[in-house]
Amino acid sequence: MATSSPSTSAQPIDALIVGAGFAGMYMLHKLRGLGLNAAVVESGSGVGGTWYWNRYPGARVDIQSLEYSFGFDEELEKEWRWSERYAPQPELLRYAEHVADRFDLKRDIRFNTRVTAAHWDDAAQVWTVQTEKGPAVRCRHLILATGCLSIPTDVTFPGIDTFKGDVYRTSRWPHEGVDFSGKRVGIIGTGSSAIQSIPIIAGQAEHLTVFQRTPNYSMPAHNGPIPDADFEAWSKDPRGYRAASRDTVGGFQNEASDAMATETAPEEIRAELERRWAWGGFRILGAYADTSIDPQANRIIQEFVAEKIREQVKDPAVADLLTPKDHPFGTKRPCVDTGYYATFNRPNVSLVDLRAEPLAGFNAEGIKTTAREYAFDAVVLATGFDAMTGAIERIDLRGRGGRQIKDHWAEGPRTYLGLMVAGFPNLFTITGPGSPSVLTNMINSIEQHVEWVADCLVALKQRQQTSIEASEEAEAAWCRHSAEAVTPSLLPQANSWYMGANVPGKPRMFMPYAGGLNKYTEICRQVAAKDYEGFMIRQGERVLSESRVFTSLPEPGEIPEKLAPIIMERLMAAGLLPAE
Ligand code: NA7
Repeated sequence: MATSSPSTSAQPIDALIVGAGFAGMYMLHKLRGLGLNAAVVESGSGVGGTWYWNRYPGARVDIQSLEYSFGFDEELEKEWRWSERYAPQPELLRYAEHVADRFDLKRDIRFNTRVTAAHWDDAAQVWTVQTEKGPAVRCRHLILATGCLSIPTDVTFPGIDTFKGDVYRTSRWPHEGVDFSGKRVGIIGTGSSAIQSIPIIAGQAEHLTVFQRTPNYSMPAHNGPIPDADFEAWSKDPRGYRAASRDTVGGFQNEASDAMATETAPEEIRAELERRWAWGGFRILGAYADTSIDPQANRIIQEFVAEKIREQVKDPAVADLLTPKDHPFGTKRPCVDTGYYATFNRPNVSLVDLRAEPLAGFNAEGIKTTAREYAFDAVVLATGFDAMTGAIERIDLRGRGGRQIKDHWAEGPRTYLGLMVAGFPNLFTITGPGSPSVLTNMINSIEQHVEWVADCLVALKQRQQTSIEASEEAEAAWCRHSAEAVTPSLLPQANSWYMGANVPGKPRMFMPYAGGLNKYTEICRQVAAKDYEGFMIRQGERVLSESRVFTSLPEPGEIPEKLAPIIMERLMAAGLLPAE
């Protein structure tokens, strides 16, 4: 890359971006277009982020491709046509490559380079960034586009090194692919990665054994080519379509309804849920407004999905094992599948319930549970990610006064707007914890963040300001507002990766912002319009403007009368409302 060899003594570049996924690529393109000197470092050998790493069979996006693609460039939008409603990983990677080539991005990306440390130099007002190889890079702004699901959990199983067969991890899949024909295969995990890959692996393997600890809810994708009518409707007004997507809670169009399940006649509910199930994907999530808050309403959907599982799985005992019972519907990220449940009707597929026979470890032949041993030629680990904070905390990141991000986040990630961290000047996170990120269509969230950060850097540069930093007060106010946004819902009740519950020892805290992308975008806009409310801006030693408050809270929406008592009770229990 043009800026690949600055030594620590060289002039700092305007911005160093970590990660060449969709976020890092757009950030680079955007900053370049604004005349800033920016570069990217990326640990992989190519662009694409999630779609570079997650090459497991069956990997595909769970938001419709017409919405899960960049909207920042009309020409790009016109020249790319997705082949399926939910594009498969190889096509998403081709898209990422296409974007990189089209905007000539690779010349400023240093591949095969992992960032190990980044230290803020308060006197010089720059970051010094160390990588595994090559000289350190000095930059005014450090932008972490490191992804929310990029670091696998470091789950290890006793004896795994003694296993004679092959071990694969879904999130680190070999680039040349794997042929399981004639093999006895085991897979650990039943999250989204497993649910997508199990039907494909089952189609190849002599036998597939699925080790399940916790079942998940999954809805059919009903994938296939994008119907011509849908494509034509979209291409008539892609701008309007995208604007409508962004103006939603989840950043995608999902026919969100205001109706209450508990106030709707059962036959009407059934018809509506059937219609949404037949449409596929996440559509069922938007059916009723009370299912995310009221346990009684949520149970209606739970029972509907349980019935759908029973319809698809012939053996009632297997269907029962595959039915979630420990968390309300939608409180873990629901999965979108192609033939997942029906795969358990195949004679070459078996399900092991790790609650009944816990996993004890591996031996040379395969996997041992407390009940028996299973022999395999290959085992797939689909065991998930150290989500949202994993990639950030793995960097030795030190802000003002040498404060480490790990210490700042010892009780869970604290940010202002999910964009900046108090005590870490000029450090931005794209779709970081505290922003809507994984609760939304990531591409829309990425575009919103990249554009906000770019506007901010331009504003600073124009005024020759050297640093921007979130105030502790604004950060605390944002954390409180984030807690108020999620507490009324059922979301904190699940042991989800949203809560950090899948990583032993990780603080339990709901990490993404649950107030909705539409509201969040407006908050960010207001913060910038109020001359970066909640931020301290400096020029060298001089503090130019100092705002310690965050006042840009969204207007409280009207709470349906029926849900008010539940919401009040939860807020009070969490100490977010004074008890009466
Ligand atoms: P997930 O959704 O975190 O799933 C990981 C799975 O692995 C889940 O079923 C876990 O069971 C299981 N797991 C993890 N550790 C173990 C051990 N030690 N023993 C047995 N089973 C284990 O990750 P995915 O990659 O599938 O999906 C992540 C996101 O990517 C997804 O939500 C989409 O947004 C895209 P558990 O539930 O912990 O009992």
